[in-house]
Amino acid sequence: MITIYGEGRGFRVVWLLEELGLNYRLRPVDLLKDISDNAEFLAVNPAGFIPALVDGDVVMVESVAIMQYLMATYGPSPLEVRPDDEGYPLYLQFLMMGEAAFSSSMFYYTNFHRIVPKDTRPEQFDRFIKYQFDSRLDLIRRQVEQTPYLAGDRFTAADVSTVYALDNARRGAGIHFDGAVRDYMARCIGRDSYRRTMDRCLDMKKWHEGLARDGKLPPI
Ligand SMILES: N[C@@H](CCC(=O)N[C@@H](CS)C(=O)NCC(=O)O)C(=O)O
Repeated sequence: MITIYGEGRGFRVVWLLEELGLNYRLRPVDLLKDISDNAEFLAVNPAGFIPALVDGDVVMVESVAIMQYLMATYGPSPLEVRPDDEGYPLYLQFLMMGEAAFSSSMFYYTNFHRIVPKDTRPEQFDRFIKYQFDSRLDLIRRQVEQTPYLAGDRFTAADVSTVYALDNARRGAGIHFDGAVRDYMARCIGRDSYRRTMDRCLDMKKWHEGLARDGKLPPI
């Protein structure tokens, strides 16, 4: 049985598993609490970050690497774009960019805002993160103005990786999306697999619904 530890970027992995129709267990890991007594999780990832995967003898961290492992092991799947497909370079680029440019910058941005009081925050930090996010978002906008999904005509793992990050920026930093990007997001999060993922990821669901209830969730 495949076991995933932790939500956060684990949402990406769960979404992919839902798309692939595989059975799995999701074990919650609450990073806001002291995890030093969570022996089960620390035996899997002694570094203590999430998500992590256990599949038989295989133990892995890094959400996008886990996605690639799952598709390579349990595929073939239309979620993956093969090197001989013309959409491959875009697929690979956006699969990585979802984590490298979007999740990383937003993770530091939102946590920095949560932890550091406004009057002691260097303004340049906010400007730089916003610039980095917006410049990469512009590449997404240009792409989805041409094709319905990032690698072309069909939904792939590159969309799972990227939309998880954009959706999180909507929740964590109140970012509004408009035009072609908003339509693209609506197409992706309108999928049944996204709804099932939300139903499995209870912490994410609680956060999402709480923001919506308080009128703090920018609409899609
Ligand atoms: N690049 C990694 C990032 C992992 C990561 O930073 N996860 C966050 C939660 S989503 C975390 O565990 N942070 C606590 C820590 O880094 O110790 C991935 O995509 O899995």
